[in-house]
Amino acid sequence: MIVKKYKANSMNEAITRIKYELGSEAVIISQRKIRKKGILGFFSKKILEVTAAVDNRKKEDNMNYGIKTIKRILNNGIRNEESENSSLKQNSSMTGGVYEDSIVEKNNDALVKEVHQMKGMLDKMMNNPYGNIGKSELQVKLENSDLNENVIKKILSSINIMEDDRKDEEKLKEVVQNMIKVDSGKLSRAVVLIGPTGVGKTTTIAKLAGRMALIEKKKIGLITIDTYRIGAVEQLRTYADIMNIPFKVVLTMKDMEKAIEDMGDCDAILIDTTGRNSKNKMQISELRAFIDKVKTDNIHLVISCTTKNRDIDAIVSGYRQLKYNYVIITKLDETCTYGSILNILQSAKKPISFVTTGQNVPEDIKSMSSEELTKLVLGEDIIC
Ligand SMILES: Nc1nc2c(ncn2[C@@H]2O[C@H](COP(=O)(O)OP(=O)(O)OP(=O)(O)O)[C@@H](O)[C@H]2O)c(=O)[nH]1
Ligand SMILES: [Mg+2]
Repeated sequence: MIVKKYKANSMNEAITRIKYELGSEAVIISQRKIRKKGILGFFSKKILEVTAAVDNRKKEDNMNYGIKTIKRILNNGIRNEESENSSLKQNSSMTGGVYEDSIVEKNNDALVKEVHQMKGMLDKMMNNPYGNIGKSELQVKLENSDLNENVIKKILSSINIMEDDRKDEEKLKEVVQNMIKVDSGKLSRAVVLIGPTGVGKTTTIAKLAGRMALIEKKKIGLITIDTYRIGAVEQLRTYADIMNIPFKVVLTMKDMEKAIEDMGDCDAILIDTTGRNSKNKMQISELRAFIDKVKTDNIHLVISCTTKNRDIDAIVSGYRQLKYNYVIITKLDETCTYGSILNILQSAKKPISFVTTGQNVPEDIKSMSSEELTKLVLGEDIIC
């Protein structure tokens, strides 16, 4: 087992170095932000220290296997071609014709070219033990950020049709930034948060309420329709009590209309909903009936950035019938690659309103600019 520490300016830089030195089998054990040593380091920007490990035997085995296979193909290819050429040579010497000699020469040229190509491949493989033959540096970078295949294709084709002669890296930033739409919306009237179980809806409502009531000094009301989970009501009631803001539990659709009416003097009413499985159409329809009563176009789909790529589409489309207008992405502090932000936004085709970055109420919520989000997506920044 090889364990190695890397100091880098970004996670992407660290991953690229780790993959280059330790190979794709390497795993990241830990990461932390540190300052450079010495007095000057105290004033310097924090850098990232990433610890990675790899089972070295496995890596060598894979590499040796690959090299041996290519060498075998190379040798067999040469032998086959040689035997074909020797029969051709015999033919030509029998007939003594100029035409046959030129065929032999052409075949030799083709063979030499092919051997050169294969040698090139072999060299590449030896220099590139994680076997990304055929992939561009840009593609590897995007894959390292955990962007999904479709998003990567979209980015690369957008870069390909750009005709100016800027560096690919610059074009990449522009393309990604254009794909990220930010809009925090107007948090007025009724604001509804929907999303799968446990993504942080209630905590995010408490953060928004705290920010608006305590910092912006607005009059806020809280409503929950989450009477499904034991303790859900108490969770929000506790925040409402601490912040001294009105709070109502809604059980029926009629209650919903009444609760909104009663809070008519509030600048904003934040409505918490039950976490639902996006695959359960019944549950989603039930939720829709409540939300329709609210009559708002301030509906935010809350989704965690730790959601698996394959599940993102299912969640986004499962909730589509609730006609959400914005996306809130939570738990940015729980991951070290942020490609899922772009995967989610591309799938939802809605702007991002807020991100949340921890469990602390009310501070761990912010609206980030598309430049800041681009840096995260491309691995040039992290949230610790
Ligand atoms: N690390 C981290 N944890 C968070 C964040 N937001 C919420 N959590 C935690 O996630 C857990 C679930 O949060 P809730 O707010 O209860 O999630 P929910 O979506 O309301 O859950 P249900 O009502 O059960 O669907 C809690 O432990 C929160 O403290 C965040 O940004 N970062
Ligand atoms: Mg909740």
